[in-house]
Amino acid sequence: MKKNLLIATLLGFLSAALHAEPVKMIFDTDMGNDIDDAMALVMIHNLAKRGAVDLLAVTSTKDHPLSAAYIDALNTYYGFPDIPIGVVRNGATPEEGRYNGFATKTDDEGNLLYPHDLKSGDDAPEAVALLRQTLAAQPDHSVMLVQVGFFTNYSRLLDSGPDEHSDLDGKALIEAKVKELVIMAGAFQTIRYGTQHLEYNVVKDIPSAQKLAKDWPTRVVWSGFEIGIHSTYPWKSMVEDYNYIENHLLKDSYLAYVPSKPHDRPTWDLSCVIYAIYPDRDYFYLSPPGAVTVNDEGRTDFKPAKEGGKDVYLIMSNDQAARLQEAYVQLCTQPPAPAR
Ligand SMILES: [Ca+2]
Ligand SMILES: [Ca+2]
Repeated sequence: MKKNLLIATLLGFLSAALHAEPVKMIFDTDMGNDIDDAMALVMIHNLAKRGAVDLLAVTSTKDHPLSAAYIDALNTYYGFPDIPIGVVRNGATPEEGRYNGFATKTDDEGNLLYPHDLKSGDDAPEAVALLRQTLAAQPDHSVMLVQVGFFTNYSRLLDSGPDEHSDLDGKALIEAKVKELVIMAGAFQTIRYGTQHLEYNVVKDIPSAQKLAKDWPTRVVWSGFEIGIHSTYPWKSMVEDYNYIENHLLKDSYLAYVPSKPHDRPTWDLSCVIYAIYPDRDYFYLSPPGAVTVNDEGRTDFKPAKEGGKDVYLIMSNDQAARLQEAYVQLCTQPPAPAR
């Protein structure tokens, strides 16, 4: 009897050790500027349903009111209608994105085609306040931050002062609560024979990128432009795999964003989601540690450092790219609602 009890206890410990806690995540996006932001958020939701990730909040660095409304529509579509959403004020790219309008699209009877309750970013809290509130409520060193848009929100978080949620200033709060920051930005290998690639997420807000690269207090994992152009999403999957429902928000958005001739489109932001949730599954290699700097034109430079450093960047082989593409397809195509 005693022996059985011992075995049961040991099995209990073992199963607890094998059952990983969900990754606590905040997703910072420029939702609307490219379609991979939407695909990345869909992957997070589908992984959240199986307990791999707990999405604490979503913040947008795209300063159009329908960016946040679209995020809420997508969250709601995938069964997460109440995830807090914060928005940048006086941020970059104030124009409406090509697929943000699905947030307001109605059916023949005038009802929202993709129902949700946040109708405008104007009704959402400012991003830094929400980030501070969210981080302050979490255990120390527990939150994975993912940034797949501009550096505006996290750079302003660094600059923030104590408030009603925490006595710590921004940098101290990040140091206390954040586990790691995973970023899609920059370029760390030659791009189309050039070594001067000025990456979009950096150039839209260079001062914020410079500040974050210089002052961020935790490890930063950079997914450079070169990763995204080598991890494409198959066009065939987009037109064939989402037809299990008449109006599919992700497929509708994708086709609105990519009206040009069919092609397997690069996807940048998805890499950060996979790395943040499955850092030890060999989807990528990591560079040696070092330091990333951002120059005044927006070029990112990485210098390895013998004594270590807070920055590393992702490296991907052809075999890893193939594995990644299959993971993207299976995670994006999972139906929004559980099968009945
Ligand atoms: Ca909502
Ligand atoms: Ca993006």
